[in-house]
Amino acid sequence: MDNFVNFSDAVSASFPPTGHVATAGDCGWGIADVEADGDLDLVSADGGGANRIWLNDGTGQFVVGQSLGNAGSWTVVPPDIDSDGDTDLAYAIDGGGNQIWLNDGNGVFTAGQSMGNHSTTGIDAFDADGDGDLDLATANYQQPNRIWLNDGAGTLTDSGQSLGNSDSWSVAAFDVDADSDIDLVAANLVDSIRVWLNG
Ligand SMILES: [Ca+2]
Ligand SMILES: [Ca+2]
Ligand SMILES: [Ca+2]
Ligand SMILES: [Ca+2]
Repeated sequence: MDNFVNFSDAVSASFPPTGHVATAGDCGWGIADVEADGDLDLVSADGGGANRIWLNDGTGQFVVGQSLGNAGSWTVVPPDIDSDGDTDLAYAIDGGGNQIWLNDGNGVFTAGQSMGNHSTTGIDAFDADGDGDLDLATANYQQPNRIWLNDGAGTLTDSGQSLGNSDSWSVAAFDVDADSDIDLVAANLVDSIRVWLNG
């Protein structure tokens, strides 16, 4: 059992309430320093309304910021899609194209590419092809999961590869087999969790 790390609740940690952020309908959250001021901000993925940016004042208090898009978002990840050094956003959207939002460097986002037209509930960013830019994997419901390859400037192209068709709900990218490339794990509604090794 050398490979297991045990988590314990014996360590006392207290998190006093500091107020609410967002409203009902949020399905997922991203964490990133969107305006590069040194503190971590929050980005919501909202199933029932517009996604929102919540800016940290540096003390853990959040002020609502920009509104991004419409309802139907399930998950958001904050990769630097256009490789310009700031944090962009990639949304998994059910029933429409997955949406990129590009950061101007000050935390103001502009709608970028809309990718595909799948029932996507999960998304993760990773360098699938090892060329130094961040690509995307999407977990799709009732459709195969997909890989979207980045040209380095933030334009993504469907790789054409289909990864299973097991009603996936989420996907996580990491080096499963420790061979230095990034693999995928998909959580599936009607099948076992599936590992996809990068070949
Ligand atoms: Ca910040
Ligand atoms: Ca960027
Ligand atoms: Ca890449
Ligand atoms: Ca690997």
